[in-house]
Amino acid sequence: MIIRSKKASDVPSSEITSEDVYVNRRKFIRNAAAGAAALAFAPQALKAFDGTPGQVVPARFKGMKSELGEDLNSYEDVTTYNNFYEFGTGKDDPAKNSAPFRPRPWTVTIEGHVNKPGEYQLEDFLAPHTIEDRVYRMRCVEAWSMVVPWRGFPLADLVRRVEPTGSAKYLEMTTIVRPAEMVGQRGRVLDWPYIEGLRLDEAMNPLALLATGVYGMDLPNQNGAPLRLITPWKYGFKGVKSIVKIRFVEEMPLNTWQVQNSREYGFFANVNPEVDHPRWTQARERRLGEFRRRETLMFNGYTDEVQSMYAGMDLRRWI
Ligand SMILES: Nc1nc2c(c(=O)[nH]1)N[C@H]1C(S)=C(S)[C@@H](COP(=O)(O)O)O[C@H]1N2
Ligand SMILES: [Mo]
Repeated sequence: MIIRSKKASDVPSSEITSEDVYVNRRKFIRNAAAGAAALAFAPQALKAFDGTPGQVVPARFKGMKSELGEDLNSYEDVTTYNNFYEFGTGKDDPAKNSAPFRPRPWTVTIEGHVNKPGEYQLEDFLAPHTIEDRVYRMRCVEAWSMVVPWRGFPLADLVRRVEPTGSAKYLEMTTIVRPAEMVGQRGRVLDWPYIEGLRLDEAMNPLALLATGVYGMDLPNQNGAPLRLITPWKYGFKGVKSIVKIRFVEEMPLNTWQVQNSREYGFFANVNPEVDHPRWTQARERRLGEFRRRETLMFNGYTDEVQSMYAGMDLRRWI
């Protein structure tokens, strides 16, 4: 599952800032101007795509599969079919509306039951961690799914670094509020800010990732730049985007969708084909780019890695 691993400090800054991508971007723009962009970068998953910035995926992702042998969804799929209500409720709204958003400079506030609270700049915050690419399946509660090569570092690394005290039982993670740049926040479609939570042991699970990129490049705004959560055994809505605050708390936090509709959404949101959403079945899913439906897997296929955390819990009750 971990396909590449380097200490952040070993990565030349040209790679962190994706200099090769900028070079390719210039090339891409030239090609696009010439109307030849599609020819420059060949096959399926490696489609060249102008998400917002014109970006081209690095060649190392060509032909890559998930650990279950699945093809990766294209960069285009990952960056044009999104849920990010801060930029609108349509799947294509985040790609269309997020260009005004400025993900740098970025401060993340760490507060609550930790020995090292404070305001961390994104760069300081990332520097000590191991940046990795990880191919994960993503399953949305709306019954579509994709396979995505995220880039980021284990949430557990951050948790250890800020030293939770004995009173820290849960994490509450909050998205930025910036209505001037986020057109969806000018309305009340959700109760802003978007909030998500994890139990401390879930946050420490090696699968939980703080993503800073996708396909080896910085996260596009529509995917939650510059920093978002990925918990692949849970429904996609746990993956809170554009995180500005992580609070370590004693009580189970209320997450946005639970506040919105507690009958339909709970705190844990573990992918579970046996527990239907009140309005539709969760037994099957449609992988973006496919026609036939797939059977949804318990914990989205990550049972071995996560089931021990839920031993003795009734997963029909704890949705
Ligand atoms: N702040 C914020 N985070 C969010 C959402 C949102 O609307 N706002 N949508 C969630 C949902 S429902 C899903 S399925 C995933 C989608 O992530 P993606 O667009 O990168 O695929 O983001 C999650 N994180
Ligand atoms: Mo979702």
